[in-house]
Amino acid sequence: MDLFTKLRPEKQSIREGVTLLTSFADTDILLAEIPVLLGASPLRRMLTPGGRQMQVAMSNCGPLGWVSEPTGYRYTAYDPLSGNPWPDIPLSFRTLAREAAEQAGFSGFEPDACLINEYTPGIRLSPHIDQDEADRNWPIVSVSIGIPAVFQLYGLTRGGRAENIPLYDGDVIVFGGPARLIYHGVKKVERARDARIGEKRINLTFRRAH
Ligand code: MD3
Ligand code: FE
Repeated sequence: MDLFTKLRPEKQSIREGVTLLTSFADTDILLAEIPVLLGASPLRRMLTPGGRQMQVAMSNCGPLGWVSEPTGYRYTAYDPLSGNPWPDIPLSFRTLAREAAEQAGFSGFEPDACLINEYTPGIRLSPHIDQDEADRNWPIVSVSIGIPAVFQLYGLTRGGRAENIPLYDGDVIVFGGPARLIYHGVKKVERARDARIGEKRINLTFRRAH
């Protein structure tokens, strides 16, 4: 063991279908793409079907993007804000998503949707399930960038106590198989600063929507 040996293992099985890949992503490379993507399709706080504004600011890249509107949740080919197609998923994003899925046992993952979530301190994401995707046999790959957050894992129902998983810059977590439809959320983000992006956390989720 030398001074530079990582204290956290590279790959951890959290439970069946949930694989945590710590420090898996080179987030400098990912961050270089973010201003380009958000220049085309800016972050926005979407309206929920209940008519409230979401705390988390969101955008998308890829052939399909997830949107929340008073009429419901859906995947669209066009950004409702700009009227243009969502920007392409950068090659570095697609490669990362495919390699992470491969590590977790899902070979050949080619996402058609990448949701970009932005958190600032004080913001949380309440427990929910992701069920707007047509083919739930593909996993969801999540990449954390910037300040830390505590991810909360429940079960197939909303009740019960959460398992708390702290996520740091570069951590990737893959949800598939029996974990694909579990309830999950993000605890209120604590104040912290990232040298590159300031008091922010960006989460990318790669999905096969259609
Ligand atoms: C577990 N985002 O965008 S990513 C979401 O950190 C979302 O921004 C959180 O939940 C975030 O829908 C958590 C991890 C994640 C994403 C999808 C899942 C976990 C999941 C789908 C099924 C089970
Ligand atoms: Fe989710």
